[in-house]
Amino acid sequence: MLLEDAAQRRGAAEAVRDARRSLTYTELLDGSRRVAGALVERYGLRPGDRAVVQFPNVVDYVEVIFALFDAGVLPVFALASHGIADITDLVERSDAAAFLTVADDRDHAGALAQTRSTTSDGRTFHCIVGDPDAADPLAAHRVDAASSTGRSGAPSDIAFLQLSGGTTGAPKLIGRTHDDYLYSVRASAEICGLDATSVFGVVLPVSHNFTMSSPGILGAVHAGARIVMVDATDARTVLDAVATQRITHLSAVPPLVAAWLDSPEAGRHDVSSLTVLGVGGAKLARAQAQRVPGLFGSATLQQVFGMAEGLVNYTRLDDDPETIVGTQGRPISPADEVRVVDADGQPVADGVEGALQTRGPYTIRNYWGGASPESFTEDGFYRTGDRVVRDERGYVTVVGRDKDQINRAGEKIAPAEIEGVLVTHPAIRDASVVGVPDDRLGERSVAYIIPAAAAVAGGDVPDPIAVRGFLRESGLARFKIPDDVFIVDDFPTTAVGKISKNSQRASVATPALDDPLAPE
Ligand code: OOB
Repeated sequence: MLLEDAAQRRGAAEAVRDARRSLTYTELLDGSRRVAGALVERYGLRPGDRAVVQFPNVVDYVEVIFALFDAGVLPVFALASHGIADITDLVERSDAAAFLTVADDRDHAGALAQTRSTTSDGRTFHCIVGDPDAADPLAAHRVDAASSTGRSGAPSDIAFLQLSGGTTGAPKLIGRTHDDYLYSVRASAEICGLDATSVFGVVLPVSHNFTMSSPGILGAVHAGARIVMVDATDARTVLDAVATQRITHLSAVPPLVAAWLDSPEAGRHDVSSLTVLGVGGAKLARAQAQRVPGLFGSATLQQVFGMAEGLVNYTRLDDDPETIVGTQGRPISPADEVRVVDADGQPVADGVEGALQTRGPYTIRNYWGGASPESFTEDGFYRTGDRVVRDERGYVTVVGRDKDQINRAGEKIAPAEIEGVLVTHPAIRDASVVGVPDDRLGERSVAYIIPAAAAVAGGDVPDPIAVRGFLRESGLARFKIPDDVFIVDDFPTTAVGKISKNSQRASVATPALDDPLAPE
């Protein structure tokens, strides 16, 4: 319905483009229906089947997901950077009937075909592979007739399986229904100010929940806006795309924003078209938030605190500057219930830090297949694992993840607090603080620092002693000063580009032998 409606209103308008091709709304609707026909007639996919999809940021992805929706088949949203082990795991856990992708050197389809030929009930498992070099990459997977298969199902049916963002273990599968998701998409499009004149730039991995729905590709289709796929995340490519495509809305994770702010490309492109920069997925430090206008001029920063399980919070475009730099926004819906609780599960007062639990119109009540029941309370609230402070207006400020809190000899440290101070140092581009096991302290704190490009060029990268001195001078409590400081070129990241604190913890636990800064 979403795409049909947009095609009726905006048929001749451009819907989506990548570096190689573009489609109008009518072409996108027809193209996706011709793929849907092939999914049903040629590959025998049935309503309720699962199909793992893995695409880079390309037009074909949009055609494929609307084809799957039309056929009532549930896409399982793998990310482009997932390896064959991740893909195999997703295929098996969702008992997928198909894998859809576009050919690349990794040849995941070829590897999968070796290990899986049927679904658990003995039907053929299909790998459906687009040809990236063809004018129409999906040409081999279309029927002629561009009519709907009529199988899209009821609004309350599960529409797709999204992956949980958890950085521990394999992602859980999250079943979202058409109506719950579209409710959040429609509201997001409005809150983010998308309309038919908007141009939505896709820089983050295309199938992540942020890119899909906050306001995302689906918000853009709802608004009849234009989607521009950007195939790299470096400052030059992104800023150039903003300038040449007149992008109005862009979504990013904080490490990307930090890199763009620090790039010599900043200030070299005409980014006057940009009206909203949505930043979320992880905590944006205040000092970085304050620098956004320097990069994007008159664009409004919008903090987005969301989760694939449901709840999404936004700062509003007309919020005062302090709310925009200092909070992660408030929920989309007045019907979202947000509960902040102490260690005993008792609600705390506004202004007091606690664990965030939530229930609401578009938040799941259980994972697909019933995995991880401990993630939900008896009265149906989702335990987000996030520690927050809520103010009397209902705005939340994220303090950190439960699991990231450092317990140093009994003293509790919120890494985001230390990171927030570190990035106020002019020679520091980005910072990440983690806790690692320590015989004496229980846990000790370790700071990783990426120096600013100018500091590297000028030869004045701060050394660990200077960094610790800076933190002391800024008035931080002694126990909060990191025990170790490592200066690095880059951070390990998750598939969507968040800093992977798990990898950082692991690399301290097993330091490289030739690392001169490695702890003894
Ligand atoms: C988004 O979704 P997921 O499922 O990959 O990750 C959710 C988790 C949250 O529970 C929280 O720990 C963290 O990511 N997070 C933030 C944040 N936004 C997400 N932590 C601090 N500040 C923020 N602004 O990441 C996601 C889904 C929809 C929209 C935006 C992000």
